[in-house]
Amino acid sequence: MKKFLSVLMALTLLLCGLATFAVSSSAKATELLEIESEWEYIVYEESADGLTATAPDGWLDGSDDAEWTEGYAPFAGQGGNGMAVTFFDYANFSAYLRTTFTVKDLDAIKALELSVIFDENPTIYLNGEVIWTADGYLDKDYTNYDITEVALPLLKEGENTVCVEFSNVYGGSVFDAYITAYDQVTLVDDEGYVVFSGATSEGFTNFGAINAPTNVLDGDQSTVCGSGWNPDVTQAITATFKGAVKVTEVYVQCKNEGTTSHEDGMTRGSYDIYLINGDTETQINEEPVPALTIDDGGYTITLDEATEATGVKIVITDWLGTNWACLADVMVSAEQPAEPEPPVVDPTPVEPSDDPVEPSDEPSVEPSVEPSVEPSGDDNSASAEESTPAASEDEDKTSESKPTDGDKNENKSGLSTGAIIGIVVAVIAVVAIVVVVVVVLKKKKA
Ligand SMILES: [Ca+2]
Ligand SMILES: [Ca+2]
Repeated sequence: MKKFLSVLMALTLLLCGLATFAVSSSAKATELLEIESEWEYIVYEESADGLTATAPDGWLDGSDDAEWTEGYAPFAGQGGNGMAVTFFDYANFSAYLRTTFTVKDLDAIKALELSVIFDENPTIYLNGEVIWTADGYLDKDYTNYDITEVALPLLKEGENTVCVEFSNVYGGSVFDAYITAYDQVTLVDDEGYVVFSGATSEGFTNFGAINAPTNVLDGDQSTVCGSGWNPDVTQAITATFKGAVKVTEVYVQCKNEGTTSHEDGMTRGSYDIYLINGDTETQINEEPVPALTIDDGGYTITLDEATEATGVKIVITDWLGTNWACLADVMVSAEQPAEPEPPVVDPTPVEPSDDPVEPSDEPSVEPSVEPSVEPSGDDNSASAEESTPAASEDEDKTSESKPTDGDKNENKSGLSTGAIIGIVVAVIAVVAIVVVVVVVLKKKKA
């Protein structure tokens, strides 16, 4: 009997554990297009004077008659990036890549993230439409961009085609990309940092690709956004969150590349910091925030109470001299969004309707998916502005499981399957405990 009881207890504990596990929800990540995938490619030699090649007609939908070669990413030209697996025959080139991936359950995908390493000027197409493009290069590591808004409406159940064009005129070259699907939208990561959807700058004169505004979101102090200090205009960088969150802290970092005498731990200038909530901007610093140039140096503003915001704006208010002025990185901490309330069940029984439902003669029609992006023209810079690259932090390991409710709008339909299983298992566990207690009491009486 004792043995039976202990087995029952163990089973009960196991069931309780399973119930706890099943009730907690977490964002599930699926790599749709895998890192270092096999692609087919066409490459044309170019000169350092500029690009002349054009893509073969029909390359986006596979109706071309060009000869393609197969190879694994990352790709690079001669003298290109050392991480490349496939090297083209030329240093200066225009390259066209194409591959496919399969989507099994389109309805389960709520967010899409592009991770890309590039040099130079890539444009990425999904099922024939531009989903992302960038000028210049970011060749140190993969950078993440939220492409949900543009790419999710283009995604199809079954086979999807990704095409890429990129080129190289200056120095090294590299390209690889992968696409991750999430079953929830994550607003605050498991370390408590806000997930950004993008960043823009104003008032700066761009001095190279490294000054893409999204560099303030990459978690790397050695990349910066900015240029010469100009007190006559507003020089600001605005980072946008994936959704409204309750901000607790804002951390800003100034440049430290170890390449100039400016990295001396001194304050080179100052910032004002504003929280954005819709159309409202609220300054959160009382004193000027110092732009510190020291390794890992940064400045944190802790708010008296958590404040709802959809973005953060950093304005450069002062700088020592006009040679440069910059922001290296922004990190925002926020409260984890609350778990969504379970739906309120109306106890009033629904009156059965006497009217029989008329069967419809209309055939059911599949909703058509309107592509939301115009195909890009020849004007690279214009299309770059249309599709503002959106980045999230390097440290933002959104692929890691973590308890989060994600976007509340995605959860309005009620309890998830996991939660229902959890409740059922919990009920079984409680019943098992009751059985144990009854058995023990009966044994004692006996
Ligand atoms: Ca290059
Ligand atoms: Ca940075």
